[in-house]
Amino acid sequence: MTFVVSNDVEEALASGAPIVALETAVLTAGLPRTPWNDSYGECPATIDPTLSINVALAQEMTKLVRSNGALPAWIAVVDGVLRIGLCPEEVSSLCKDPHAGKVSLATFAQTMQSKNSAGTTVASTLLACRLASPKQPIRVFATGGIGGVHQNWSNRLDISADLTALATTPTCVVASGAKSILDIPATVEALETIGVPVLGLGTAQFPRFIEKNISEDPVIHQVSSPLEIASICKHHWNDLSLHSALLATVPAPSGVALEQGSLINALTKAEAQWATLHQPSARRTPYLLDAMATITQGKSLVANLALLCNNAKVAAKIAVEYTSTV
Ligand code: PSU
Ligand code: MN
Repeated sequence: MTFVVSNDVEEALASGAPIVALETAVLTAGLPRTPWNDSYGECPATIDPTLSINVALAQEMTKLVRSNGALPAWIAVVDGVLRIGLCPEEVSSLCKDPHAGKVSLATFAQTMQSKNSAGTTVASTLLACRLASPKQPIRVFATGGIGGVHQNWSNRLDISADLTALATTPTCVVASGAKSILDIPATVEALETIGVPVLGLGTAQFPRFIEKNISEDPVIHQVSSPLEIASICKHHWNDLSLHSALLATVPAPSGVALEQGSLINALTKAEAQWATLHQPSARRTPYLLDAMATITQGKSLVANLALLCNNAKVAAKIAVEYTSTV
């Protein structure tokens, strides 16, 4: 069995009901797997402090997609099988699986072969959106930030397979820009090269993930509503027969975004702390995430969680508009 579509996702696909795909690499590799810690400051009201942060976030995103009128489709590889639509218990066990890392296009086949479990990146979640139904793929997908072109790309050509998948999958990806460590102007140029429209909901600048924009940030096409995004998607796919993704960017909700530069300072401090510990490299990302949350007094984590929840909500609204205007 190569992939399994859950009954509720299959029914929604068949009837043309709104669906929002949700990636799981953010749960397995992008957030602390521990409950809220007092050193992060006050716990956001929407996050259950008795649960691990990744489990609590998944619950909240599920709730927000549903309350905004769409069906959440969590995507992951479980014991080597691509699963399109996980139930809440399955999402929680993936969040707790200490061996589950992230899987992208280049590592997908080997993960299946070794029957491992892994969270799907934007690239492999987009693959799932396409596989779910060849005629009518899952049209909307919510995440935090996409992968893109890394800093220093002219010396080391490190470009995320997320861009490859965006170039070839007709799904609208809702994100607050790209991961903060990337070369943002180069990533925006690459999106144009591969023919992916970049829209900004209420913004004319490519959002800087958990940080506030600076005046030099790339200019993008501003839109005013989920309906406008859905209409542009229709022109792109139906009128022009294009098969690439659209990137609908949404700035982090007001009040949570960090001052420009605070993140790089926190990361430099966290890297310096890590260097003194001499621990296995597999522990590096969780260590850095936790240290950055502590150094920013929880602000990096609060912003990350808030934008993920907001993007889930916006994605559900786009999915509702898209299905009602097709
Ligand atoms: N943005 C984050 N944290 C993450 C990711 C994005 O702030 O963990 C994940 C997403 O799943 C994205 C992936 O698709 O990283 C890109 O990874 P890579 O650069 O290895 O392709
Ligand atoms: Mn890479």
